Amino acid sequence: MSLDLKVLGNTAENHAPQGGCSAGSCGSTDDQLSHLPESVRQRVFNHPCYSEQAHHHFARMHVAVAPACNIQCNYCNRKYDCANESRPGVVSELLTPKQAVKKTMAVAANIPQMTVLGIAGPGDPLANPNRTFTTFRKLSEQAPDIKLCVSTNGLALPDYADELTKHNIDHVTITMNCIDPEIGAKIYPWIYWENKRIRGAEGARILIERQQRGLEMLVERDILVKVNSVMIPGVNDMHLAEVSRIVKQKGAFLHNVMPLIAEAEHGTYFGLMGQRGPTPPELQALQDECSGDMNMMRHCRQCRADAVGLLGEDRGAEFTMDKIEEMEIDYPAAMERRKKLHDAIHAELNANGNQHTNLTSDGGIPEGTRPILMAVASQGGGLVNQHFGHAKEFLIYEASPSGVRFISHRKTDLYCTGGDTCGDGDSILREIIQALEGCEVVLCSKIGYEPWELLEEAGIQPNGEHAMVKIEEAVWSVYSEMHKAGKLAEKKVRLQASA
Ligand code: CLF
Ligand code: SF4
Repeated sequence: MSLDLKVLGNTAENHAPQGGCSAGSCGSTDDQLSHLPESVRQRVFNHPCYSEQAHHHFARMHVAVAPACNIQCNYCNRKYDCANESRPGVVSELLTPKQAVKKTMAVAANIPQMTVLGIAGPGDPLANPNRTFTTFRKLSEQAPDIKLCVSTNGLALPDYADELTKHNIDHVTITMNCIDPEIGAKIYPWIYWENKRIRGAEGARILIERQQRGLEMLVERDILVKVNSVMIPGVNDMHLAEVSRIVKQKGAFLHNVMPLIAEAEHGTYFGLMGQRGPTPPELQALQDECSGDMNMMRHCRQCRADAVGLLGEDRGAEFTMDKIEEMEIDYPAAMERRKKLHDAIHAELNANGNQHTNLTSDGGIPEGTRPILMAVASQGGGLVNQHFGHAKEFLIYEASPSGVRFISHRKTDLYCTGGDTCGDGDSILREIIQALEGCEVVLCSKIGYEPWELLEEAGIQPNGEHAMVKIEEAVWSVYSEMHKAGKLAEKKVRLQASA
């Protein structure tokens, strides 16, 4: 079946309804990158965080070599992973640099899709410079094909900008939650700087200055910088659009606005105080607002500081040090497999990039037709290829007359807990239906009769007819069918939350 399809990235350019490139013949499958110079595209096409398309195909891993931190964030408990780059949860193993290198080589051999090694905690990597840079130095010597990546709160960044350039580190993330020290004082109770603990707005002011100086220094040194911000309703939510504007002005490549995770059981200040995180629509609205000024990342999974695998999956338990010690690995054969796989994915991405498909008057959908959200069950590869009952998260796409764009992911509990049939977990299903609030279609490779019925009752149409089809093609195809059937003229009437 040939499709008239347009896939939108989330750049400011792509948001122009029918402007510039979007109006005519460009509709590549990775428009998020298509406006970039070729040299930059080469640096991000296989980085799962810097390219939304890449995260369907390539994996990352983190090594937890950095225990100490030089600031306190109100969303962090030292017993838990760094919340800048992780969901709360203890790091299973703190590693020495030597162990970290051994683990990285073992993962590279067993998960050939792994292209990026990041250091993201559990504390701040630059507050542990010896451990961090020893790991990077050894890896840049032993595994030069692996991209090296680091995430920092930025306090020590100006001191290490030059050191970072020495170790083949091409990607740095700075977590910047504000540019106003008064707001900063509500997020950071203290920083530790020049052998002193500095509290309140004065500490926040120093941190903000150092973050911005560090950002400028990295950009001057041609390192790609992503800025992460934690959205904290009532604290910095009204301020982050301004943060986005400033970091873009200073040369950041990508902005990642993440939701605050705060639960009392994590023992964080915000968790204990009952500070809530944003709802999915609140997060999406802010990301859309920021995207007027900035490339936005929307596929972040707030990984653990020892995460391994594709974004959203955690294979860390397969690679504990005791298991690695027992592995017998034929490294030359593994590296050969790695290279072949990378070449194949590269060829596929290039082929996709060259498939410019257009909205035409025949296949186009009239301006003004209402957009809809669809949830997709996928286990990678950019395909609709997961059973509804096996999904632990759904990818959310928006279809509109302008094309298809990725919006976010939403985590859910597993509906199917074993066997070939879906369980009778009515309560889990009701939670899934709530998590999918706002979506009108769920695309999956297969779905059982019972969940089908309940989803339909809740106003979400299950669809298993596009198994193994590329997600964007499937979403556009269903949107077109709905248009032809006159379903887009109707307003949605059923309230999913009441399901
Ligand atoms: Fe890790 Fe971060 Fe590098 Fe990615 S994660 S250090 S840039 S390799 Fe990615 Fe994970 Fe989000 Fe971080 S999905 S938490 S943005
Ligand atoms: Fe925790 Fe990371 Fe903040 Fe340090 S920078 S306090 S480790 S969240």
